[in-house]
Amino acid sequence: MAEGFVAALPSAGSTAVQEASPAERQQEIVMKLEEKVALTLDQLGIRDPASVQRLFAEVREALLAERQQLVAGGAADEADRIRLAKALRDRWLGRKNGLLSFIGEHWLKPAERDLKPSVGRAFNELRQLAAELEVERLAAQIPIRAPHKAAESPEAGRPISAPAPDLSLPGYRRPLGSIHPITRVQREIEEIFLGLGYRIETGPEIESTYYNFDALNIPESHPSRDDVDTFYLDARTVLRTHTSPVQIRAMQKFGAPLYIIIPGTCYRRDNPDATHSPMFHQMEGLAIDEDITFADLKGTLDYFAKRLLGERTRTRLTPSFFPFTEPSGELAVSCFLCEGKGCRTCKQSGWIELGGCGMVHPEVLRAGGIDPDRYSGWAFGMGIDRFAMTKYDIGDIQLFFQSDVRFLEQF
Ligand code: FA5
Repeated sequence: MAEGFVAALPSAGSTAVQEASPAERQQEIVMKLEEKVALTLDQLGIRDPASVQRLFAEVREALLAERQQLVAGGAADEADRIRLAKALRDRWLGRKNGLLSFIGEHWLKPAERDLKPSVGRAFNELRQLAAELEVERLAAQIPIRAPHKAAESPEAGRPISAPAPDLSLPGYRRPLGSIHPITRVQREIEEIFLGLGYRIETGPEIESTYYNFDALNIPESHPSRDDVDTFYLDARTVLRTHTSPVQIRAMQKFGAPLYIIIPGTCYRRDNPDATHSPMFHQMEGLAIDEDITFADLKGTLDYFAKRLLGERTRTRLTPSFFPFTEPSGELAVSCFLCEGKGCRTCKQSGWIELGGCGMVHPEVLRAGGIDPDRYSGWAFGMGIDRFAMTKYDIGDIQLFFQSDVRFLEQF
């Protein structure tokens, strides 16, 4: 197993650290680093991209630490500065025996095919960092120590000519993160609807029971209002259980005609398991205009599904019930992997369920201040997390929220 270069040192509290002089400790890092670059990744037990990342992060840290140590140590005179800077440059970039050439030879070249892209990327990052070990610039950063005869003075050993920082030096590169899979799917959906002229609307996650339930025609007796299912902050305030309350807020704000999508976080008192999370994400869609019919709903969702999953995708609507739509349906799309034949991704059904939809109930239009005799509309609400699970073949919804870099860096 490749334990880190730094981790290979005795731990901070150990006697070994207390007894070793800085030079000995440095030597220990050097030894470790040199031992490792003499082995292949396979010999080091590095067999997946996350371990490659960690290994290279440690090498970069070692490089930065050595550079920092060099500058902190100062130099006796101008010639010493150049000598020290050259030694560090050669140690890392020397053509034959430089650490980078060993890493290229032993880690990159023989890397397994599926590891090669991540090793190549990490190696390039390291090369960029090491390129900063340019002798003259590095030397200019090393302060010259006071001459030895001043040893009795309390200032002894302090650098006397700390050079002004070289503002032309490139900054340290920090590795970039990646886009969270939920955000990625959310943006894909947004792009499709923005292209159709919809706009993005958002609303509060802490919501009144009026907007979350009453205005959506959800009666007092409805089971979803129970505190077994909903997080109540007080009798009239909840963490919103869906993105639908923003339908009402947007109708009140903009009136009709209205074409919006509403991405957002929702909360329900669902016990966490592979497909349930108490916090999850929905994408709501709402179109209100004169003469909107069920055909518009079907046509738009069909177009959306084809853009999201490919031209051959088919849509299926089955009857359902939501108090805020009438008629209501469940939207499913043919499986993008097996195209409806049945596979593991669609649990052999050939279909993937996306969420609920329907024609906006007249009571809901009224609550939004829109005349149901003049306007009609359709709405849908889909679970982004569940769709992302299907799309990326992820077996457990909890993985999205555990902030494990090994999982997230795959996207
Ligand atoms: C609704 O929330 C309706 N507001 C959707 C709607 C909007 C219907 C507009 C008609 C018109 P439902 O309770 O079925 O519907 O939830 C929609 C989706 O949210 C589900 O299909 C599922 O993908 C997702 N979802 C619900 N609860 C959870 C949970 N605990 N964890 C992860 N995803 C969830």
